[in-house]
Amino acid sequence: MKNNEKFKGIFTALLTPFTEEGKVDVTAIEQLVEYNIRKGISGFYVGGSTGEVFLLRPEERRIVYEICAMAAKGKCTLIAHIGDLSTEKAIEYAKLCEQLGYDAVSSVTPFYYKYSKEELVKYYLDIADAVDLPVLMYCIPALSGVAVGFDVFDRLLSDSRFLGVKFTGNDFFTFERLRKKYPDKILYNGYDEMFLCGMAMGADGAIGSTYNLMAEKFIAMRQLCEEGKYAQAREIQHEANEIIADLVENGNVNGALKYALTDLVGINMGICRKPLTDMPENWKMKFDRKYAGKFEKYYTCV
Ligand code: MN9
Repeated sequence: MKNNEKFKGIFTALLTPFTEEGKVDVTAIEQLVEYNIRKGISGFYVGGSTGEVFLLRPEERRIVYEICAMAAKGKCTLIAHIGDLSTEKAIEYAKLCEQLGYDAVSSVTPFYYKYSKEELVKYYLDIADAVDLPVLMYCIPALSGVAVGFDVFDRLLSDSRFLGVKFTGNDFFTFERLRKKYPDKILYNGYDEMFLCGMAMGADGAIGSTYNLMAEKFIAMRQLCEEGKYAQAREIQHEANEIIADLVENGNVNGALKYALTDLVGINMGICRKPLTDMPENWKMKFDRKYAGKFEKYYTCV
């Protein structure tokens, strides 16, 4: 896989907005896509943890993939998270996203049952066999409970069909070892609050939830890193982390982002699917007081 340039940069892990009736809100997806494209992101990661993917019905998942493809195709790079509990379902979504014109598919490590390394590797190989798109591993041990060993990375990354890894963890030693061994693969930083750590260890870009709200900060930071201006980039990381600390305070970062986008940006995101809960009133009040007027409005963003 030679032409990897389109996979470099800042990728927004798209949230899934819901209407008051609890349906996927097509208009809000379109607005959120536009808001992020106008800010200059490189692409979207669709249907991941941030998109509440495992709380969606299969037909809702399809709608999300379709709407995003229609809204963003040709304007930026699209990666679909197609992971599911069974290989069969993951392949079904992968095929759909291939038809829809996505540039790559990605899957979280299979979870719930404790799989052997062989089973884990086979899950990914089966996906790679089923579609003609590059496959991105998604490692997020804090949520999946699966920490992938170097031998598994080796088995998959030595295969040309594998694009790289979305690495949501804080083991930057492993991240650096991957960078050194696989200079041509795409490595994405996962935790937005540690963006600079990933950049320092050679990340090609990053995929994150808080970019829905403040992509411009990460685009600017990445630019500064490219120019070697790490001290300046750190000033922006400090700014971003002040906000992220508030967003993660209650545990449900998706809910916090939805509130911020609805209330302060003007895109109606609705609330999260149960069992995720809405943000407490005192959090909302505190957030409003601190950040009113601080985020670019949807209607004025150019
Ligand atoms: O993978 C995201 N992870 C999850 C990326 O949502 C589980 C991150 O963007 C975090 O939401 C973010 C806040 O901790 O860094």
